[in-house]
Amino acid sequence: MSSTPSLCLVIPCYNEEKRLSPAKFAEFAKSLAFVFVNDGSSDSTSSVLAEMKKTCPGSFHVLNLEKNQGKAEAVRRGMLFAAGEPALSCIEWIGFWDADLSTPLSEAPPMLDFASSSSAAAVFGSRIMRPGAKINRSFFRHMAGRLFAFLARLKLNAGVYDSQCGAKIFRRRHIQAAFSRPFQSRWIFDLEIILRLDGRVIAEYPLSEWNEISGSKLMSLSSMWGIFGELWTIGSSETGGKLSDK
Ligand SMILES: Nc1nc2c(ncn2[C@@H]2O[C@H](COP(=O)(O)OP(=O)(O)O)[C@@H](O)[C@H]2O)c(=O)[nH]1
Ligand SMILES: [Mg+2]
Repeated sequence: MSSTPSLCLVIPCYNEEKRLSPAKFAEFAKSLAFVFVNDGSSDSTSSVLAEMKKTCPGSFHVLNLEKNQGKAEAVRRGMLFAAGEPALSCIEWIGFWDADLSTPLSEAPPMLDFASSSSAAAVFGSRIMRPGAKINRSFFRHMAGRLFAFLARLKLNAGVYDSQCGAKIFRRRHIQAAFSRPFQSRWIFDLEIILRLDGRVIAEYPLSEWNEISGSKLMSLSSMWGIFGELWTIGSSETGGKLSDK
C-alpha cells in the first residue's frame, strides 16, 4: 500500500464512545485518511475523537457538529468537508463508513482497487451471501434487506442488490452531484444518492466480511415502518421519482 492515501473515509459518529475502536482506525492511518463527524453526541465521543486525532494528526480529521443532525446530514457534511479540505485535495476517492466497523477496514483497500480499475462514479459495499464470504447478519435483517431491495426496484427502478450497506465510496468529481443538497429522507438517503447519480455508473463490491454489531441506533422495528414509508415519498422530487430505463 502506498504512503499517500488514495481514499478518505467519512465516519459519522453519534454517541459512539463505546463502539469506536481507536486501535483499529490507527492500524489503517497510513493507507487511509479519515474524517470523523461528531454529530452532536451527548456522551464522550468528542473527547475520544480528540485523543485519536492527537495520535494520528495527519490522517485523522474531526468535524464537530453542534447539534445532532442524523446520519444523512452528518455524512453529507463530512463528504463536503473532505472534498473541500486542502490537506485532502490529492485524494481521488472519498466515501463513508459506519463507525462500528461492521464492514471491517480491511475491506477498504480491495474495494478501492476494484473501484480504481473500474469506470464507476461510485462503488457500494454489498452484503451478498456467497461461498467464502463471512456475512454475519441476522436472518430477519437479511430478509428485510431483500424485501427492501425488491421494493426499491419496483418503486424507483433502482436495480441495486444492497443499497443500505454503510460502506460506500465515490470518485471526487461526483461528490457535488450526490451531496450538495440536503437529503429528504432520514433512513434511506442512500437511495437518494442513487437517484442523484442517475446516468453515472454505480458498481457494487461484494464484501468478503461484514458483521452485525450490536448497539444499532438506526434500526428498530418501528424504524422499519419509517423506512418503507420513506421509500414511497422520496421519489417525488428526485428525477421524477424513478431512474431512467437505461
Ligand atoms: N451522525 C449520526 N450518525 C448516526 C446517527 N445514528 C446513527 N449514526 C451513525 O450511523 C452509523 C450506523 O449506525 P448504527 O447504529 O450502527 O446503525 P445500523 O445501520 O442499524 O447498524 C454509525 O456510524 C452511527 O454512529 C445519528 O443520529 N447521527
Ligand atoms: Mg451498525
